Amino acid sequence: MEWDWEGFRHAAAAFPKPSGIDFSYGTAGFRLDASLLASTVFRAGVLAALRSLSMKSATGLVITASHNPASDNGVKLVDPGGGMLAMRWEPHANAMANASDEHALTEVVRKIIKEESIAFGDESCGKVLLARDTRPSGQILLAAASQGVAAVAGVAPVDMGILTTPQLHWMVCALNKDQPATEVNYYSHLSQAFRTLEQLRPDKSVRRSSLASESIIIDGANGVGALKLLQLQELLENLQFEVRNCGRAGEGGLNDGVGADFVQKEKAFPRNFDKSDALKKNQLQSLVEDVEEKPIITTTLVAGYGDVRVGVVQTAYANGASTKYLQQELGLEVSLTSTGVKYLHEKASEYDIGIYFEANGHGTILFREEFLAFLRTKHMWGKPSIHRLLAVSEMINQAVGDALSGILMVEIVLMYLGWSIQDWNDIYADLPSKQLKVKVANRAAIRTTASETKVVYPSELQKAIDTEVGKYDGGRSFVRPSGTEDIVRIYAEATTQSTADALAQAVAFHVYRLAGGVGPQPS
Ligand code: G16
Repeated sequence: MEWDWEGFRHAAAAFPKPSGIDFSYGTAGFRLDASLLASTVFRAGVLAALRSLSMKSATGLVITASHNPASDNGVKLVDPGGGMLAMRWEPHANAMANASDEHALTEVVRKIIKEESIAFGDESCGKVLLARDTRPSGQILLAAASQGVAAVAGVAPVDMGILTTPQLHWMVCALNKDQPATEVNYYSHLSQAFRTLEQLRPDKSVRRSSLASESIIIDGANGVGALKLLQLQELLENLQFEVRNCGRAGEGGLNDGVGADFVQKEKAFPRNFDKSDALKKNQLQSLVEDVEEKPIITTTLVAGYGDVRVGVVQTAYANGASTKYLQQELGLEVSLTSTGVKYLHEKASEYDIGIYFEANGHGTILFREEFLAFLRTKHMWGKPSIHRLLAVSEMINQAVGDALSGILMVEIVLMYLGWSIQDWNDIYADLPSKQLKVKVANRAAIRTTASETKVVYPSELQKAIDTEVGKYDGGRSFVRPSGTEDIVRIYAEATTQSTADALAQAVAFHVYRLAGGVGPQPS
């Protein structure tokens, strides 16, 4: 198949790059005010198509800015296995996004084709599955991405419509395993595994405390997850969801005082919830893409399987009490990575069972293929415990963190234990913590170590943080530039809430002072 460079340049010229902006791939893809993104998503479409040709498998692209405000949008790229774009390709993404015009872009694309030895001429060719969330800018941006895919010779864009990001990840993975990559199949897969786990309960008289008569109240963040949860609900006989903040008239806007990120950072009830919901029903869960989890899940289910390597992956944001609980009470191996699913996922895949959850809720449980193959061997047949494990691996999304499958997982574990959410919450007490944001002129001006626990540049900033931490009993604090928002994030922990607040405030002041703060100065 011949590459039509003239046609490619013509298509690219319809999406000129805005001048004066340096696009950066960030924690989970490009993310910016939606009005600035058309050229970037067109180019991301080209990249997803090249990746598909290079891997000889389908890839994916989602138009979403996840927890960011509704006026932002972004693009996430999905690799053939269902995970995020291989980090090795991120420099390609940056080079393409920042090419000054269609001629410069053509040169970058030629270079990538050469470097990655991408062959054309094969009739089989590539495929890119595209999806978007409910943001108003989504439709136009998806059309731009689709044109980017179609501009690459021999690659077909497939519009999957409005989906959650994890659904699209799941579908890319399914398609490449020759399974039906449909939404219906996604729901039936999850709900079937849920039913299997319900049936395999050793003691069916044990029920999740307080579930029998009441529904589980979910904050849908006025986003795509709310709609999809209601569809999943139709296949679940024994679970009743009450989804608030579905985006209905009068419920408010996407991520506006709602959603997991808001609840975690602000430690406040989402809109349309109050204290009585938490106290009375103990059933509150919050949803953006994932559900916040305490780390009990698989240990309960896999106890007794000998030398299976189970590991937990956290980031510096994990509450110190959770790490202590995992290591000292459960005796689990815990490792630390940089913020971002791409880092945690990679580390978790080193274990037979790798459990990763960021403090903001992103996460899943990964089962190594070899371990699953072992569980499926003949001499393991007939053992309910093995069937349980296999069903868990079917229910919890193996491609990426997924709130819908995470909610089902939590419900199953609570059901097995006969616990309420309150019982779960009581397994350990979080240390008081506080998060703040500071706007700076250039967030790239702060550099940290790989674990993000120390600032390496500017060095005076780390000295100032150390001095502040030394003033507070049990104090811990770190700062890092966000990879999704134009800010620096500050985290502090201490033995009381007032000292955690004071430590965070003091560190925020130093960030503002030493790292080029703009706007109102923290007190
Ligand atoms: C993305 C990533 C997460 C990360 C979050 C915040 O989430 O997928 O792994 O924790 O950004 O990153 P940062 O602190 O760099 O802004 P989402 O839900 O926004 O896609």
